[in-house]
Amino acid sequence: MQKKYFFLFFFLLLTAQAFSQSIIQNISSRHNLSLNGKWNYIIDPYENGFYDYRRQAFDQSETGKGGFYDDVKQTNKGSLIEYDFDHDATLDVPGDWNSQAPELKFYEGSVWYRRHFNFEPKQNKRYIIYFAAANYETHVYLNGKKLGMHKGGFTPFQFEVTGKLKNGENSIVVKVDNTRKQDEIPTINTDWWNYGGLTADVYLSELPETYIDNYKVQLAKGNLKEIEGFVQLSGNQKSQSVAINIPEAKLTYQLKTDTSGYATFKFPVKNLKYWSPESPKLYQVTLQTETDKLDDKIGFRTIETRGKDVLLNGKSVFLRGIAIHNENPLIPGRPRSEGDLRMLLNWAKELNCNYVRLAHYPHNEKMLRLADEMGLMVWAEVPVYWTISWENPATYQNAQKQLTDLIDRDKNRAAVIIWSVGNETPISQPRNKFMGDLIDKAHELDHTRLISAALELHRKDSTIYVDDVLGEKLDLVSFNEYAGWYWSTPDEISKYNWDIKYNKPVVISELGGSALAGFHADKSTRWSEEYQDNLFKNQFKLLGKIDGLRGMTPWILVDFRSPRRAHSVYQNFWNRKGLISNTGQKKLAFYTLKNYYDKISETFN
Ligand code: GCB
Repeated sequence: MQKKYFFLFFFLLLTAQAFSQSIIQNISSRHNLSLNGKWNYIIDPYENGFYDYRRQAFDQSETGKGGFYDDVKQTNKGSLIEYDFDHDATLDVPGDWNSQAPELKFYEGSVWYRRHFNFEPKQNKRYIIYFAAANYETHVYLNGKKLGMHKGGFTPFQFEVTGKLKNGENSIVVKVDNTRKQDEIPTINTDWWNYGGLTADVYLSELPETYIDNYKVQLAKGNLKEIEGFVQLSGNQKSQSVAINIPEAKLTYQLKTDTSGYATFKFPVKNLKYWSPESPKLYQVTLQTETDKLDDKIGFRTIETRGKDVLLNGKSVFLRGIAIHNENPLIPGRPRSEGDLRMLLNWAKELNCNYVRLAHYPHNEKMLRLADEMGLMVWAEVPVYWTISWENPATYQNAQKQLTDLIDRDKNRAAVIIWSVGNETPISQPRNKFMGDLIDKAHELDHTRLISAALELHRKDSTIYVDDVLGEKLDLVSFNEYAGWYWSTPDEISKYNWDIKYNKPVVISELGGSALAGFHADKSTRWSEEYQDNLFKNQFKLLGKIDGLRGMTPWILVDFRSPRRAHSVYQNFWNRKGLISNTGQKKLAFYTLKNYYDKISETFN
């Protein structure tokens, strides 16, 4: 280990207690006060509200005071206060900042958010403040005191605030910093917009003194006749009896938690209707302890591979997919409501998809719940993307934490069939170790789902080789294949042949090319709809040569914003590989893919 990383690692261990806690399962079923809405904000490129003029952090000083989080007002005419939240403009939460003010469109740095709320905390209750996502590094202060910080732009985090809330007006101040850094996850280089801010819901949640903190209720691996899982309580009354009820299936199971508040269970089931895209059955599941009760909607299905087949509930399926970024192109920005998410998934349904890749980072929990409800299988992933700092142990810990939080949050969603641990990571020894460890971790955290990663391929003459060593450990062979766009031409791609080393299902994670909607020309003209359409048609010929082909997620459902795409005629900071434009216009290739999927669904399933 390099010396600088060694010290960094120790520093991180020492400061670990300042970080957020593990997250509660199923926040939306709780008694929540929404802290969404208008928050006053200050743009702080020099971090003046965080550091003094000697660059010492105010919140590390003896008094802990001096930062913008004090949220003070001028009370006498001589006092010097160089900020004023009350007169600042507001940003909507949830929502990224880039899409809400012209001066923030390309901004990367710190923004302070402030909100007041009235509250009367009750005796015998516990309270947490829950952030569904904030990009990237977030420091949270309640009534002038620091609650802690969190890193990672897409997974939820929470702080317990029992005993810290005031009767009456409370002030919450949050600094969000979306500066890209080499050693973070993701790293500095990505092909998507670095939307900053409080991009998802914020809640103040009221809980019983001992509450159900976490649980899993799913079918056992490959077993359609057994439900298994665990329950974890948080609070002082750890040993309690717990009832799990699934009224519609006439199932009731009783268990008792141990002195750490934990219990596992397994019970047989009969006559369950299994979840599938054709019939996305969800059951109401109730968990009740002596002190707490909650409901969830849970689907039951198994997912496995056998040789080159992907088996859903024991039956071979073809994954008719499309990749999706967590962006509403019509804003354009991060989705702000369930309607935004529904629009994206409805488009996928129109394509006759039964599967989506939620690229390249965890999407909102609501998206997964919608996929459950609408019947779309999901590939969910963490932003281990391109050239990560493979040799930095803190970077690995960060990646593992984001993976753990993703799996923890979405483990009860039947829709999720695949956890992906990374995208197009360049082969090297340190990368193989990092990714190998992450794959092992994913298997350890959830042995009931498939583990994958979007790998790269290489070519010699007219053969395409897929032999990345990670293929040994993964359940699927997945790779990004850009024949006809980054190499070869659409008309030539069907001359290639495959050499795929692994006897596993091939589920292609990306393929595609760009077109500017409404730009028509002959099929050899780049950026035309005809070019993109011809590329798809020839791709289907090339893919038809793979005998283990069991699915794909072409890149991508909708054009998306990217700072890497600067061409002023065709791109204007949009990646144009969408089958639908940023204004919602369907390109020719949309219909070509739909036809292809229509045929597959007649012959395969
Ligand atoms: C890729 C990346 C994806 C990019 C895409 C492209 O391989 O995984 O994030 O957006 O290529 O358009 O180049």
